Amino acid sequence: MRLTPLFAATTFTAVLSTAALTGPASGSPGGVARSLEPSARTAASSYDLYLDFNGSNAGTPDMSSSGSAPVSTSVASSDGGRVVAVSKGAGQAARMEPFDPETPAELAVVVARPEGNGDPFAPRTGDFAFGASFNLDPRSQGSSVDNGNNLFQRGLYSDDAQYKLQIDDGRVSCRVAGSSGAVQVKASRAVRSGAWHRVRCLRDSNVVKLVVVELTADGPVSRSWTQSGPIGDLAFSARPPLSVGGKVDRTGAVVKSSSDQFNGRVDNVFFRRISG
Ligand SMILES: [Ca+2]
Ligand SMILES: [Ca+2]
Repeated sequence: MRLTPLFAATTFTAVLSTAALTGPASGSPGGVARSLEPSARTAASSYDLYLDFNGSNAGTPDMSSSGSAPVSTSVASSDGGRVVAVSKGAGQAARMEPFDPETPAELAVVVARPEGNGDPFAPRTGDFAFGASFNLDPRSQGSSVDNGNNLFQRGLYSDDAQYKLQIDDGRVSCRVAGSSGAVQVKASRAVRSGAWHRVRCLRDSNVVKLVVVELTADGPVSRSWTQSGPIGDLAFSARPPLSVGGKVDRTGAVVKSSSDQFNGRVDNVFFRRISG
């Protein structure tokens, strides 16, 4: 199939940036003490959803959102899967299930359901951004149940709308789908397992931009890719929940047959409307 230049061209940029490490939630002034753990509590008001997983109860991380939208969060699990609190910086991160090649597999996904009458997680035709920090295990796929790593999403591939961040075959990709079509952006290089990264995906009209920031020994390295195409309206008419670390159905249950369980650690999950 011959693609027009607009659709075929993926632009790529890489910069070595200290500012990039602060992520979208940093409320601290400039300085050398910046880390991958942004001070979410001071800047959370601009986010509809923000999960920093700081705090724990009986080994489970605190899953309350410091964003402005009312949500209820919980863990959907299958076959005894768990989400475990692990230390990260001064706080905690969510440790998701390690890869399980058996069927049924031990699966666990964080589910966030919108509460109230409105739906701030349906951006319609408006611009929005979403993202998370992650640290992927060396082994994270290779079974029929788990052939990828879904980091954060709303909606499934077949739904009338979807936004999704995933790491398949080591490469981060972002998919935004609406009434007019779907745009997917995929990183041109694989992430390092065992290293913290921060990713975000931005929908700006018909453009989708993916930014991957890797923490290296020489400092943070930010790389970005963009892709364009018709997207249209993200209505989410079935009002599905959002999920962190795997696929869930409209009821919030883990999709056991094809979970794409994320295997590793996750932190600082966010969704934010920019306009609309
Ligand atoms: Ca945290
Ligand atoms: Ca996986």
